[in-house]
Amino acid sequence: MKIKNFSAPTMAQAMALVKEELGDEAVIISSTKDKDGNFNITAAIEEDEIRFDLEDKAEVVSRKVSFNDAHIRESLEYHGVLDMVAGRILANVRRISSEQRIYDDKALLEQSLSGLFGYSDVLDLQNPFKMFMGVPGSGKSTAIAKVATQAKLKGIRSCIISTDNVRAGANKQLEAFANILETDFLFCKGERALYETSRKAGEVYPLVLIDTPGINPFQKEEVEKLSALSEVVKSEMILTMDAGKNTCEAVEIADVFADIGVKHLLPTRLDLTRRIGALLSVANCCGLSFCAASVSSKIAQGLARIDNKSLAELILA
Ligand SMILES: Nc1nc2c(ncn2[C@@H]2O[C@H](COP(=O)(O)OP(=O)(O)OP(=O)(O)O)[C@@H](O)[C@H]2O)c(=O)[nH]1
Ligand SMILES: [Mg+2]
Repeated sequence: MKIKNFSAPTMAQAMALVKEELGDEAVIISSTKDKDGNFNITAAIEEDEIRFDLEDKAEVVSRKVSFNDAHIRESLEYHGVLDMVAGRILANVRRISSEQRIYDDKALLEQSLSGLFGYSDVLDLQNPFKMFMGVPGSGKSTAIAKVATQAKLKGIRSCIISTDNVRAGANKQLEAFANILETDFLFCKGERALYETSRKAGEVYPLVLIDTPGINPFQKEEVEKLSALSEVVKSEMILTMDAGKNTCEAVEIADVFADIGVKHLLPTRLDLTRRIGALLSVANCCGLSFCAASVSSKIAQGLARIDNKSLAELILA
């Protein structure tokens, strides 16, 4: 990089000197007026490097100084990613592009998401208990039916426990799914019953899926009730969330669930959504790992896997 100072009685004259000597590509680093009234400009330009072709003719090639992140930045804006999260992703993009000289958008973004997003497997059986939570209609019961289906296909025995005594008909629907899958369905009301039922189920089944009533996270009593229920079983808590939510709204909701111990995020209705900014913001700001995603209302369609590659593809799609 070549850096030079220019001085002239007017700003226009000083700029003309910069242009004359360094050309249109010059970047103004600073401009000040000194005590004699002269305008001082410090300008810089990237120097070209000279390569020789096979016939030894000099060829001037502009050096690629830094990656142009405009496409990735615009894509993050389109998805409505929170500024703070987009800033973290773009900082990684710039660092990785200069350190590793990767200039392909998708490959670069994929690498840049590492460390900012975590992933887990909803069928990881280290902890057999999986408790599904979320606002009403967020897709808890559908996700449970899908997990039970995937488990059955893998030969994993599971049972479903419903604690949803709020919505009329909720249990009938889940029970019908369980019957089709030939999976045991148990219902329990209250913490004591959940404690007993889950303890017994944990002795028999490697996978115990617990459904909970949809709650309003902004109603303290509802959150406290759910929190009391969650303390009864040492389960992995999974938040189901409609992918099409407003970003700020989604982060505020997820924050409440994270406070009571939720660590995993299972986005739903990805098939009805074009923007995933809310999901990226929730996962990064609330420290939730993506454990799977629901991309259809059809149980047989199962759950999709989410990783850095699929997120990068969704962002740049
Ligand atoms: N298109 C689409 N629809 C979905 C998806 N997941 C769930 N649904 C639909 O969303 C609606 C609500 O799903 P449920 O699984 O009943 O949601 P819930 O959280 O159990 O609801 P409550 O128990 O009432 O709180 C149903 O009509 C589902 O078919 C999805 O990934 N894509
Ligand atoms: Mg339900």
